[in-house]
Amino acid sequence: LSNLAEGLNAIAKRALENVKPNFLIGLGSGSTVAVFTNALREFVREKRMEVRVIPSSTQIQLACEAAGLQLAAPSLTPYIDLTVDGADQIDKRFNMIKGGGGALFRERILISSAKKNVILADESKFVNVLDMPVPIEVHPFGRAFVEHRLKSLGRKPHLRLEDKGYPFFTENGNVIFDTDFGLVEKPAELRTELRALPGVIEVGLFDEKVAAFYRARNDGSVDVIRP
Ligand code: A5P
Repeated sequence: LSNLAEGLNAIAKRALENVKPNFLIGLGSGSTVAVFTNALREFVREKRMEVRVIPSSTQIQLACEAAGLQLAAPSLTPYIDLTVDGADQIDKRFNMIKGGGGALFRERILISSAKKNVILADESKFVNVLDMPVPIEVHPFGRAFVEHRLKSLGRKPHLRLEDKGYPFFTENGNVIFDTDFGLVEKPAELRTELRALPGVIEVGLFDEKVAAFYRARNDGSVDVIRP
């Protein structure tokens, strides 16, 4: 195992300290949450614990099915006890960029619903100021409008494509513009501004309350940051 894989396994195991019997758990998406899903399976088997999960994507739903975890319906989202998610970037004030995998819309609902959120990420994702392109999910009918509007604001929206050049569609049937805003000093304001554009479904800037960030260090060690 590489140091990174070891580190991700270690934070996944550590984050299990948040899981209690009969919990309804929201699961984000991405490779880190996939590692957590496997750790959760081992944990509930060992402890003979009942939990139910609501995945944010088919990627994680498949992992849950393979793990034999009990799936709960999306109608139960208001009752989520704990959401476990990953992130693409995390700044000093614990704002995040998410949506690298395109699951931002459902992740937002799971994070907004949960009584408690925890985020798992490796060291490389922690930065002073957010600076990677921000994923903006847009309804296909608003694609040209939003693109035009972002360009007239001096931005360079980049329509997310699959490897062979086909447009990427989210599980909600929408497209994504990965858009560079340079250093994002005021993520909440930027999100509000972008959300106001007709056609914009969700923006990958997150500032919800997070109880703990489980950070995998490059040397394989783990630390927990409680904001
Ligand atoms: C999914 O759309 C994202 O919000 C993920 O949380 C993010 O991309 C992290 O993915 P990895 O764990 O694969 O880095």
